[in-house]
Amino acid sequence: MKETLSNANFPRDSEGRVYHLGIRHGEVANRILTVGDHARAKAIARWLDTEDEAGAPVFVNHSHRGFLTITGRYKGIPVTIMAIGMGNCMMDFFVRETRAVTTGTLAIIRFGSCGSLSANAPAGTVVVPRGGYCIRKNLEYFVKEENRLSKGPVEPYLISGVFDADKEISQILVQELETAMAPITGKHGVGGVVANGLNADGCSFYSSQGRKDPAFWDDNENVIQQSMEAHPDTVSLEMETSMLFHLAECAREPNPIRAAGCMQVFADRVSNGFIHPDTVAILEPTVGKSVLETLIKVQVDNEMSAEGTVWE
Ligand code: R1P
Repeated sequence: MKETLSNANFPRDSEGRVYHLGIRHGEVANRILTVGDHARAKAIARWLDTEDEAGAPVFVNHSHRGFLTITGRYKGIPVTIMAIGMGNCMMDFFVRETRAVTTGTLAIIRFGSCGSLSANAPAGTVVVPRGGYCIRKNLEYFVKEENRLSKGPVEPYLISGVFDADKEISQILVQELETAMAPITGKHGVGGVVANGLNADGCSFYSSQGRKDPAFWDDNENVIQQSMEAHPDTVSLEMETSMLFHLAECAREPNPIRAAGCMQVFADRVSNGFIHPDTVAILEPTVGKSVLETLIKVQVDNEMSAEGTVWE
């Protein structure tokens, strides 16, 4: 750690940068596309308006904790593309620290990859969930009997209820995706858009997503079946989108967060199929552009003015 920080409750450096994202007010826009993978963020950033002859966006920052922030304009409107890595924890850092350096409504769309639990969503399709829930390994179950706090029986996995996606953003997103994907659907392994189902976030890629790992005690033979019984319209399984919906629902006035998501199906857990890299090469730029188109069409209340920002 090189910087001098203040406020142990919400650490910032002397110039107001939040500790893990490494950004301050004026460096991130109200309209945000978030991904896991840095390469995906950089590829989508090629759609941004060019600011100089080299085609560079307005602002790029790599934080010491693995967050990549790219801020610029798309068709004249300020947008940020942020790569956050993987898991609920990174989504929590991203949403809270972004909220801390912005004002007004935030419109956030995650564009990720996922596994599919539905025969209707084979590899190469794009899922737009109406909501999401979380599957958590219940650590208490795995505590040695004599060390447990719980007196009664405990389940190995906890499955939450549903956190809703923003309806208006999701509707626009589906329209944009259907229009943009129409010319490529059915070709090169690209499927259609599957909307209105549910996403499940696992707290692990392995245990809570029902993968068998003989090297560890997971007791996860029934976790997928248990999830499908609780939420029969589950389509996708990944690690961030339901957390985004949850945090958006927890955001307090006067600064709401509106959130939606879309995921390319990389792994089909029903038929054990996998997406081909050539399909990703076609699908990813199309979906990325559709998300940017959606973001600039969304109503954002109290959007920050350009004064004092990197997009001024
Ligand atoms: C696992 O390989 C990662 O891929 C999925 C999962 O949610 C998890 O983060 O999403 P991204 O492709 O957006 O990282």
